[in-house]
Amino acid sequence: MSYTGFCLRTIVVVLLLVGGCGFAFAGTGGDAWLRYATLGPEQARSYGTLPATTVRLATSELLLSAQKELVRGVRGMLGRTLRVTASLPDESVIVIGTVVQFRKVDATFWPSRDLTGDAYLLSSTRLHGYDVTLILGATDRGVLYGTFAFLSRIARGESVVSLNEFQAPSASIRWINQWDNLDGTVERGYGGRSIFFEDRHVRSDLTRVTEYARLLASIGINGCTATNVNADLHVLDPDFLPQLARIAAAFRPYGVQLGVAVNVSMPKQVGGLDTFDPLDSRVANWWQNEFDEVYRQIPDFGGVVVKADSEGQLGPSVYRRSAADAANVIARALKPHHGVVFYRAFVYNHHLDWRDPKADRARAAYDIFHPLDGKFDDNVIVQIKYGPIDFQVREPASPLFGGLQKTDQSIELQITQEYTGQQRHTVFLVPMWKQVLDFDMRVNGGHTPIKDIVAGKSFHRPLGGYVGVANVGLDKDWLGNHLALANLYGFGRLAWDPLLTPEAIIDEWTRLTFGNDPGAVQKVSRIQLDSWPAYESYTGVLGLQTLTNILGSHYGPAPQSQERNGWGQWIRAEDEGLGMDRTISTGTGFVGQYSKDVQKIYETASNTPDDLLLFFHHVPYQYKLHSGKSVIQTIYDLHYDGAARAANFVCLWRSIRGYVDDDRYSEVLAQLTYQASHAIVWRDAINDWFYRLSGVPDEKGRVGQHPGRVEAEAMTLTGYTVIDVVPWEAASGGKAIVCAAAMESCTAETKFEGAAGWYEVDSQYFDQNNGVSQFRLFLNGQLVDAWPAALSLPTTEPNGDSATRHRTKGLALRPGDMIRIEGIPDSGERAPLDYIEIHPRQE
Ligand code: GCV
Repeated sequence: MSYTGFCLRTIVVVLLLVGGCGFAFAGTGGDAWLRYATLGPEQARSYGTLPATTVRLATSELLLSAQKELVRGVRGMLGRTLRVTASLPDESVIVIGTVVQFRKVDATFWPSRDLTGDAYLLSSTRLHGYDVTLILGATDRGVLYGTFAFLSRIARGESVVSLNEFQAPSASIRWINQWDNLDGTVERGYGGRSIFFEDRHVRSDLTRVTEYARLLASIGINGCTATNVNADLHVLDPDFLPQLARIAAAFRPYGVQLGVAVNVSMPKQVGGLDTFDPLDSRVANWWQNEFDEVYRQIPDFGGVVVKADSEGQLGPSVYRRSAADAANVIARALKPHHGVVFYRAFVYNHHLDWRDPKADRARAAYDIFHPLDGKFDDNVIVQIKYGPIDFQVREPASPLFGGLQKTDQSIELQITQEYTGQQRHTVFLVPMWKQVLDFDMRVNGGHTPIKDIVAGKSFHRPLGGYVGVANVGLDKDWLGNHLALANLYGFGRLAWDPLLTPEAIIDEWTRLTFGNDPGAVQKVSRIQLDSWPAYESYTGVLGLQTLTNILGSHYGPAPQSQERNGWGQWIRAEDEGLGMDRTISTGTGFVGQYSKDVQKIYETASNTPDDLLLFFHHVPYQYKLHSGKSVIQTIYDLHYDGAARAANFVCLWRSIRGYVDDDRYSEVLAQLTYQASHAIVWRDAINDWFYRLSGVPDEKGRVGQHPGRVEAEAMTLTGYTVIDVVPWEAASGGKAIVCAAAMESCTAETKFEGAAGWYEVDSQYFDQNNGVSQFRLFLNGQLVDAWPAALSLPTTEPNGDSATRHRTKGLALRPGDMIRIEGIPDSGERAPLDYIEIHPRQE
């Protein structure tokens, strides 16, 4: 039996070996998908006819980058150093330049299609009797993109003879937002500290910034705002601009334009005015002077992103002005310099009255921005999160995409996994983004998929496109998880070409990242493609969004945090039923914000797809889905299914050992193993919570029944005391034990009553970030295992964020054996223990 086969048969019982692994991985991930790993001899031979020489048709920073990249890539992959010549040699050659430049060499050349903007062409042709490979762009930036594409073909084992590839991006806006603070922290960043800032200064060493720009250029990204949308008021200060200019200089060789976030109140708060009213001419002058200076220092500055009247950020509502007024006053100051304003539609009231059945946060963006359609200047782009709430594991597409026909728009996607496992869970988001982009808003009864709307095609808009919140950090692998880089790669690829399938994107990424072995490519792709469905299954099914702690970390399970507060992420889970009624007929009326055709899908429960049912409708627990199964049984089943899928990722990954370097292999193994353990935490917490609320038992008898589980509070305790865990569903039975304050070590002991045999013992404990407790497991006084609680998880409390487990394998147990866990607390972490679970050995 293959290892994978074995794993698939035993996925319900998970191997959990998480002790000691953190998530600030070192390792070899820094080059991400630009590794240019040496190809095997056979593959390398197939590039035997590649010219030995390259010529660059002009001198510019971007063309120099392109040529440098070409030489670096070919040397890395094929072990050959291309000769760089200044003029066309009498031999076969790779030509790098723009179409205009090449036509000066060969006036008979006409590309088969018109190249504009960032488009490029890879073409094999003959010149002066020699074979020539052309990497041509409409602009220098297009040439750079073409060069990366050429090298990507080689890395993926594709042919580079008889080339005739034309590529043009789907949209002109392909930007990244970073949420970096000047103190060096990154809001919702899980890959380490800021690559840009430290201690309120731009870092002296910007090597990582240049490396980042190179990665971004390789996937066609042409702009990046470096500062948090919760904007720092001093970002345009005179002493800071020269520092920003250094970031712009680090981006420039790769064609990435710099932007920053500004706050609309800056004219008053730091600008010396007594107002920031956007209609006051002094305010307009202030912005004009600021940006005139910005462009003096950074002539290719791209523009700014604005978050206003949202989550505590001041906005135009202070003066009863509109979002258009606020956007336009800034846009007019940028206009002479060709800069743009991204004005975020993420504007909502987070003090909603949860008792009001008509209140609905989902309505906010459309209610506020739809009446302003046509009022924004032509260098304002309204930036819209893909769903009406906030980057949840599933939401319907924001109705605002169909609600703006005379306004430029961009879609905001979240690469950093704030609500989707924070990179401790592998969740490949491209399939989700793709569903949103393909969703047809059916505006005026026509075919208006979101990918066409944001590209400006549907309503003939000149600007528009894609913004991804990436939040990379200084960690070697940028995002804190090697597999998470597929999201950054996939964002760029989709922004370039939203017709690409998730399968094609992950195949590309996997080959570039881990090599071309077909078995390994297939298995890594399977993990990635199954990861969003798995995560959704254990964290937020049937349109419930993500049932995480929305009041704190946004990480572990805490479903009750959705309710009874002003944030409006309510799921209305009561004892008789659950779901938000957003219908026109009986609910909040949110459905009415969609076109008539889309309303027909969402207005009735029977037409609504099962996976969004509870986003739109309040139904009884026994409501039958299209699958024929009740809502409550589906909740139970999906949570078991999701946890089992996560367990299978560990098995799939193990099966590619030897195809991946040891560092990345073991780092990803640790990450997936932890994920599998946390998926069990999610499964039990959500199922227990709904069981208590609904009172409906699981038809399959699993929920609340845990064979082999011994609650820590039921063990014989020395030094440990019993506590109530908050929220209760994060711990089995709602309780855990913690080592009393005065104790240096504590023990919990139980007698084994089962049959003699080989067993595994799972110890479920809490790994807080305010100490590194040690655990030791004894069998009849013999030390059989020890591990530290050393993960980096986002809490100082025993709860759903910190719950995890450790497996001790291969124990020979006999009836009457004494199993004892010793916990040695450290600082605020009092060696908290939830339960142990004893399973017959699986192998
Ligand atoms: C930058 C969510 C996040 C915030 C973020 C906000 C936004 O609410 O939790 O951290 O703030 O979205 O997108 O502005």
